Amino acid sequence: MNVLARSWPSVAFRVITRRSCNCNAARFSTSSYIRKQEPIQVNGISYPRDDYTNVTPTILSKVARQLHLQPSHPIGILRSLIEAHFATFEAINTLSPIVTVHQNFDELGFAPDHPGRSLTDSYYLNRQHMLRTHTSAHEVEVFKKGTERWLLTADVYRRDEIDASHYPVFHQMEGAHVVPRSEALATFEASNAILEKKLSNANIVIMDDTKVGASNPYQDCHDPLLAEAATRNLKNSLNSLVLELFGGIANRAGAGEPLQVRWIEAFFPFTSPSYEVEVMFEGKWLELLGCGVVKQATMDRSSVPDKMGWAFGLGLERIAMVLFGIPDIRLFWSTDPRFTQQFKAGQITSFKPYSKNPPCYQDISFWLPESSSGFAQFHENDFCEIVRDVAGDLAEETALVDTFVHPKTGRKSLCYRINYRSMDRNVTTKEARDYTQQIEEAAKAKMGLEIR
Ligand code: FA5
Ligand code: MG
Repeated sequence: MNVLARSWPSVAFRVITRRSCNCNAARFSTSSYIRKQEPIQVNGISYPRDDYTNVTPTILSKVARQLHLQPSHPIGILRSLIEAHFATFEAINTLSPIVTVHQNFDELGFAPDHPGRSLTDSYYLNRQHMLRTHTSAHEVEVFKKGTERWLLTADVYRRDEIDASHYPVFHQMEGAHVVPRSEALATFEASNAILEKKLSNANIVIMDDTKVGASNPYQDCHDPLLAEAATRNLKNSLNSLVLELFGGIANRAGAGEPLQVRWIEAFFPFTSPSYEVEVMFEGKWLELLGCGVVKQATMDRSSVPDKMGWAFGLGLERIAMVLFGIPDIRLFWSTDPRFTQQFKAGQITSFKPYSKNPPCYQDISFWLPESSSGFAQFHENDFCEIVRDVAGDLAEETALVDTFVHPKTGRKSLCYRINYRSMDRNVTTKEARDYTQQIEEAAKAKMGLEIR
């Protein structure tokens, strides 16, 4: 499996070996997906297609679902819980997922060749408009309105591989607290005093070996005393959120075992210093969020140059899977009443599996196109997109199981195993075979793969 294709480990740490958007990527993934030339309509607005268009009808069909606004859906329940925790923060929940490329990347200081911009990683309506890949895309517009404490929850879209914890649509919550600089030290230290008292009495172990230094500095424009207070307030605020969300579970599972939280240095183009937070759950570290002190450039672009403070972005599915015991990310999208009726507003309850339908495997082997064929270089995300378009949520996992290089010709062949399984019913072998055939046809036509 191509490890580079696994999610977005962090918007900035991703290894830069993927095609960037200014190369031949455009030739493949765009017009070949949606051939019709009519503009794309979303929420009553029309977006003309161009050589960047790579959104698919399957993806666009998710825009209307708004899981985070459903009060008794796990994503909606979790949103409300976090909003209640940050009670003085303004909740913003209905911004359109379509943003400009400028908002999603440029405004936040992403380099022109950042791999997240590529057509294999992001969904574009056209060269100007895209489906947001993170809620940070709205930072400037919210700060511009003068809002100082806010939580923004929304659906975000990333092209990705297929397995139990990756889905091309998920939900993030962005939170921020900024203050006029003249009041910042007093505001953050007052909050720190309350939070530090609460945390010192809690059954929580916070591991934090992070250092501020050349690789993760305070910003030159900030008085180090103030930057330290803001950074500590960010850490106290998020540790207290993690305690609220996971404290109960840790105690339930481990008879008084302390909750373990770990802080790691990170890099985001729009914060400094920057961190990621992980929580120990069932013996593994689970990444919950990215965060940091907002860069002055963002404050300047938002026309509030005299303010400073912090921001975070957390993934709601990851947290909901743990809190509700939901084993597969596709379940969040199920409309089966056996799923939807299990949950109640305001309550965290354990998911009760209602069906154990067996998986049905099919293998697809193909030769990669030769470089002279006119097709772009093979990318796993392009293949996964075809699988999703044909089989929808029945595609549980797509995994590379074999690679072969012909000893004489040097041609390369790959074998992918597609695992079909429904959350709600049995998938027949005939149905799986039909899907596989359709995937093969589409892969031939759109990617130039030669089926073996
Ligand atoms: C970001 O998206 C940054 N915008 C976060 C941020 C906000 C940093 C504000 C600084 C200030 P990242 O790509 O790491 O960072 O994603 C943030 C969180 O979203 C992750 O920690 C994870 O919880 C969740 N997440 C990321 N990718 C996926 C995925 N494929 N499936 C489910 N959740 C995901
Ligand atoms: Mg990350």
